[in-house]
Amino acid sequence: HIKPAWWKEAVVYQIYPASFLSTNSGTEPGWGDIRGITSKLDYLKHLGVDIVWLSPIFKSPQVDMGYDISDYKDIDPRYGSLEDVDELIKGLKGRGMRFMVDLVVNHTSDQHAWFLDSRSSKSAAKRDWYIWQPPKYDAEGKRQPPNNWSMILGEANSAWTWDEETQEYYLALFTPEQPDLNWRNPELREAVHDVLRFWLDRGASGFRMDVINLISKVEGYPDAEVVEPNVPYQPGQKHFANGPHLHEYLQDINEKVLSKYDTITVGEMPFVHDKAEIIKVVGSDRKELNMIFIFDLVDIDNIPGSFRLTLHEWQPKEIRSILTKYQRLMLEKDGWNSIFIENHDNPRSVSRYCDDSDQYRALSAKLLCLMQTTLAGTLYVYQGEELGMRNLRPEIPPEEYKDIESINYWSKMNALHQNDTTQWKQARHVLQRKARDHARTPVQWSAEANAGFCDKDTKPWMMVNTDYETVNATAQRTYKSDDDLSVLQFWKRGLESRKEHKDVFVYGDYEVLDEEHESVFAYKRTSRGEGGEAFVTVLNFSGKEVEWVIPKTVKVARWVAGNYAKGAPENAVEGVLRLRPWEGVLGMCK
Ligand code: TEU
Repeated sequence: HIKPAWWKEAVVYQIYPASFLSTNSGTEPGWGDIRGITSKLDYLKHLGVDIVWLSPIFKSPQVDMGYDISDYKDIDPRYGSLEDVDELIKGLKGRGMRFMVDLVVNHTSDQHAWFLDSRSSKSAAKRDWYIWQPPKYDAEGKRQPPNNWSMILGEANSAWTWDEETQEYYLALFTPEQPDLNWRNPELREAVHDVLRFWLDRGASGFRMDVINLISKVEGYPDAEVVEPNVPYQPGQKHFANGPHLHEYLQDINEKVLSKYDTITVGEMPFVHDKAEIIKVVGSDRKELNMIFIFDLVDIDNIPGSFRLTLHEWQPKEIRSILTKYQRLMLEKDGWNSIFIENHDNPRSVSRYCDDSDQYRALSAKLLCLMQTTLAGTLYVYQGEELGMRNLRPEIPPEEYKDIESINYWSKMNALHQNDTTQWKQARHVLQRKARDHARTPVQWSAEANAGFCDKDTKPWMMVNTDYETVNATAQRTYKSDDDLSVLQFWKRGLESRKEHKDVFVYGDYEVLDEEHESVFAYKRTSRGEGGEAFVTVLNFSGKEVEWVIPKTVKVARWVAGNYAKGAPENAVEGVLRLRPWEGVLGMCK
């Protein structure tokens, strides 16, 4: 039996503040701001959103778009002020919605007062709040970092940065400007608890915890195995993902802070796929986190164990096996999961999993909506996903990429492959497919200049996708007919139906219906109560027409929704079901 909870039923909407909406006319370049968010609360409420999660809005030098925080208790002026946040929280509460804070406490900015103190001398009060190590020396007596771990957002470099002043290295897994905190230090842990309390007391209802599974590093900092022979530094995740003290630190947060409030927590948890380890974090009796972001689906096109900016062929079947693994795990072991396929670190889902051509973009977006709104877990929608926004097009020159990861990758590829145009082409191709920038373009509100993101005379901080005249929220608000719903309207209906039938879609059992089909992902959801309902979702993850045999055990009463015009197909309810390219249907069972 699954215990019901508000945070299980909630729909969370992720906002990337820089690109949401700018009210700040006249300041160059155009940045989204907190007031812009507050002005769109009715739009979000109407869509069916319960919780708004903002990517970091705190004071930051913005090396990694705010994931490098220099003051946890103040707002970056580009986004507004603490008073603006209070207004936003008021606006949310007034509409029965909640506020989720992005808590980035694996690392801080190198400009945070804690780090400025830490690096000031070996005997500084906060020296031990970060991870300092003496150098190593190679056979020629040359100074070397303590081990071969590579930096995550700058793959060619070491994860260790040399500090001239105090003659030691500090660990900075993402960029040198994001030094990792030393969670072994109890004072540091208390300082983090204090940050959580600050935001809870100000009206936040919970946290998305950035790379929270990286906070405990293996002692001794051993070398990572070599997976990329061409580069000097290697992915070291084995030694810092779900390290030795993770569970202890999470339980401590729960006991000292979270248990005193009514909260929702979701931990970002890259690199980990082991079921037992996952349940240790999200099992209902563990007192750690409510749920996590598991990366299997967004890592589907990476070379396993290698860097994120790699390409790997994958099959539609893998979508089925990945989702089935976790649907079952959570229901069998009384854990809880999140459902998400987009965020600010990934390309757009229609471009990655389906077909983003003009012909199939909207169908693809609706197919993915049908999938997500009928799976168990707390649902996360990323800004623009509800509009079916797609990757930047046509292919853009690398100079347009603004993300530090893309910039570092491009310069690494140039340095590695001087004058080799085939390699450059390949690198551009990788960025076109996978750069984080694709999710970070301004939200397309209308067909007006700058897509209505900022006023027409202001240049947005990042280019607007070229398709905004056809793909935008205003165009999608115009209702034509039930057989011709826009992506936005389809999402609204999907979220409504998920809530109306929450015993099935949120809490119900999950049964995968066919583990063999090349491209069809089909499953049955059944509510657990007596006289409960059941639904079957059938999704064609291919651009081909396919046939799927409805299992004899599945008694479809009627098809109630679908992503093609004429919503529900006039199709057989038994025998062979014919699905068009990227077609998805939802059936109600007898
Ligand atoms: O991301 C952490 C993370 O592991 C990835 O999603 C990361 O972007 C990818 O592996 C890079 O190849 C979080 C934030 O979501 C991301 O925006 C930050 O850059 C990162 O942490 C550091 O705070």
